[in-house]
Amino acid sequence: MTETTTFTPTAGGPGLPQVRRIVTELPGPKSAALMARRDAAVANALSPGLPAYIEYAGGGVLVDVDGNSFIDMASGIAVTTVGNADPRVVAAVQKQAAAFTHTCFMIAPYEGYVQVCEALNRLTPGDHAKKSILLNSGAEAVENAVKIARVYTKRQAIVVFEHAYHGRTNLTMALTAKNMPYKEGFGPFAGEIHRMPMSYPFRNSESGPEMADIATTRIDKEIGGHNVAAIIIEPIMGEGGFIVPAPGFLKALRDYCTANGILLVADEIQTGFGRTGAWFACEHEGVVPDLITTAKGIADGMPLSAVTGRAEVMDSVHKSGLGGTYSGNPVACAAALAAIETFEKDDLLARARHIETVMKARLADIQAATGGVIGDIRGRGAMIAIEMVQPDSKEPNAGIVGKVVAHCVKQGVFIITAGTYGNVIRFLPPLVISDQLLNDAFDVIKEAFLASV
Ligand code: PLZ
Repeated sequence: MTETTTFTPTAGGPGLPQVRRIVTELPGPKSAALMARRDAAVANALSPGLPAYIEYAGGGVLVDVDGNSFIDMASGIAVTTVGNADPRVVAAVQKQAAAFTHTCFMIAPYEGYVQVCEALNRLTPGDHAKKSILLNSGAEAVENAVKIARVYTKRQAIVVFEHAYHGRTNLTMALTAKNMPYKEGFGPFAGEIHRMPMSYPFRNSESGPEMADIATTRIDKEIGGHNVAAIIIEPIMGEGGFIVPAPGFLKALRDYCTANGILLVADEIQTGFGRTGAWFACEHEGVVPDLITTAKGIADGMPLSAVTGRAEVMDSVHKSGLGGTYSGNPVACAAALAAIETFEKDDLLARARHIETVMKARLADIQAATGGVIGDIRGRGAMIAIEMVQPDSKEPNAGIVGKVVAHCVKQGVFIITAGTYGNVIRFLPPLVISDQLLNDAFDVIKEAFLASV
């Protein structure tokens, strides 16, 4: 329900009115002024999707500077999983910021860093001895996983997959599959990266083990398994379009790694921290990686990432071989500890599974009503996507994605896209969104589809 009265919030967090409310043209006058300033001051390479500048956020809404309240179906790309400006996180951040904001853990350490590592070692899959390091961004975590894997195995080759996304730094661009917009013109890229076919049940018919066999046979023939340091995979491809590999694919890769002395690295930067209804997505397949990279949902938006893995692997790197000025910033660590506490106290894993049920049912209804343009509904927990096709074919249909997104934004529902072919809409609500708001969002999404097909 779109309401028309204006309101003036004074803070973000769950206390914000949980309503969808568009009170101006979009962009509103204040956002339009900011957009003009952005054009003059910010590099064009950054082009925000939402035509609204945010002033407050919390629960399931984003409120802009003109008082428009959007339903948040993106969580800042799977980051504010426990809800924007969660009160426990805010209190922990305030307390830590008032105590000290930075000392650099490498030179003057503090407890928060150790506590986050302890929590990660406890929460990540596998009951083997584990250790962690903290970094700032997802890409930095993936880069560090590669460094550690190369030192431990004394090998250089790294295997990644079609549709993979691992970051925008030089090494992680090389690991990322999609050229536009991530790689175009930015080469040369790092070497010793090898890309293998991905199990994509909507687009290939092989079973999980069959597809893994195709990939590992190619690794044997083209690289030699004994030369491979690590196989890096997102248990569910994120930017690639929420591709859930066929059952048994990850398990077969795990077995191949074990047999060949290769480290399996699960990039759980998008899938991690409860997003899929388990702490980590590889748990759905019973797969235990050797190293796991995390970021995004770990600290409710404060910049923090990590590599967690087998203690003997992590400890193979020489003293002072890993680090960084800001890595494991104390304020970000405090936010992470509060976010983890919120997860555990509020049983947000169960909430993610509930959101999956609601979203999949609503999407199945829209699929049935829209004449074959929604080819696939997939994902786990509060990480669900739909892949759009030309009616009753598998031909990608990116055109309808643009129309649906524009319609939704106009009506106050913020959704984002993904996919190698740009034909995927993904739904990543914060786990604290109310059922009422979630259903309101899907009422609008349905209208958007009916108006666009
Ligand atoms: N690995 C699996 O999803 C980040 C990218 C947004 P950073 N995904 C969002 C964009 O267009 O830049 C991501 C991911 C996976 C690594 C990363 C990289 O994480 O924190 O963005 O560096």
